[in-house]
Amino acid sequence: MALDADTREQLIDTVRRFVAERLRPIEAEVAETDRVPDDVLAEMRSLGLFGLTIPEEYGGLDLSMEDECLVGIELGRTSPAFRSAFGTNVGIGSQGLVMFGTPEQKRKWLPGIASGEIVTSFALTEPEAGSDSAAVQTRAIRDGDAYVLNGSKRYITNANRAGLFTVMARTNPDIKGAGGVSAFLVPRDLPGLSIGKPEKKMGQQGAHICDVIFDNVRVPAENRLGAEGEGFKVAMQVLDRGRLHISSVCIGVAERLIADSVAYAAERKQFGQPIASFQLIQGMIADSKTEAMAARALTLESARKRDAGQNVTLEAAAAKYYASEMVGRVADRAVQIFGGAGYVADHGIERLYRDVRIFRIYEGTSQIQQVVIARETLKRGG
Ligand code: COS
Repeated sequence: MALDADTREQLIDTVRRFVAERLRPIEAEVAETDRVPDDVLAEMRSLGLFGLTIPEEYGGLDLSMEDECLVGIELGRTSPAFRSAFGTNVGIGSQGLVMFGTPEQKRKWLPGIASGEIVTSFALTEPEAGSDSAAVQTRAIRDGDAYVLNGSKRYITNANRAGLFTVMARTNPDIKGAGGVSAFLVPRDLPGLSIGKPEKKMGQQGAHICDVIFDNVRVPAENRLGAEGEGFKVAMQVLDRGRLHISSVCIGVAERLIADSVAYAAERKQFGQPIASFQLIQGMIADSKTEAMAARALTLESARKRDAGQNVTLEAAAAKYYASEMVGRVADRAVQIFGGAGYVADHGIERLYRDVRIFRIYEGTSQIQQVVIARETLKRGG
């Protein structure tokens, strides 16, 4: 649902202040300790951040895609690890249920997801099924009134805190590709489900990814999401939405880095004048600003198309491709403008440089986005 202009302004202002006053001051501490403090998570819950996209009847704010992206841009102005704490509830962990769940499934899970009491995770990737996500090997074999899950998932965001997983598993081993895959809602406490240790990562400390292992996990048949064999399409439609969300976060980080670079360039003096007066520095600022503006326009336009009910597979892939590559370039220029100060930890620039690297990889690599964009363009005839 689209918010009216006043409510939208209020929400964005609240998030902007929360980011500036509460999150930015503890960015370095969270990176150091690899942990978002419990009181901050509690504040996120009370602000409604876990339920941004959950329908109102289940306790969420039911944001439109455009409003979600506007909030995502604000959240991008600090370490992306904070957004990750509730990002799966807003996006890939909940949207399969929102789009394809039965009324009973929604009543059972969505209120807890909206309040943040239940953290959700999206379990698609496997050791042998990354970009080729239709190759999932985790099996879900029907046995009476349940499916028995065996296999393992890899790099699953928030798995260590999750209470509910959306799991893509193969229900028909005779069908090798997408058509043999179904989606399931799998509660964390089912016997046989275990979680690996959080991986050590290049960036985004405070956000965790782990393996999820299924050893004869009996999942009630009523927990299947959508029809048998439709699980891959559930995953792809969830990702169409998720890719726009990630694009918005990339824009927020880029805008933050540009603001930081401009402030530093105005204050830092070399050759007797602020480095902002040098045209080679100005050239970098101009490139970063232009690209961030282009990503903003592309992402918000794509979000509006989705809100109008259009298929945005191409647009979401294009936005994610452009915005994630763009923020990589912007972060690189920010390090360059800060010079030595950008390379040491004090200003947080090198931290954001590392944090943004994953945007070109997760929810589909840049190369997968290119494949999707090209296929859709060929299909549409231009
Ligand atoms: N929405 C709805 N349906 C979709 C879809 C979408 N966005 N994309 C594909 N489908 C459907 C196709 O229409 C096809 O259905 P039919 O068999 O009925 O025609 C089915 O799903 C299989 O699609 P396709 O043939 O395109 O599958 P491929 O195996 O060729 O792979 C890519 C498609 C590569 C695009 C897909 O595997 C992908 O996006 N990979 C990256 C996965 C990813 O983002 N991983 C990150 C993990 S989550 S953090």
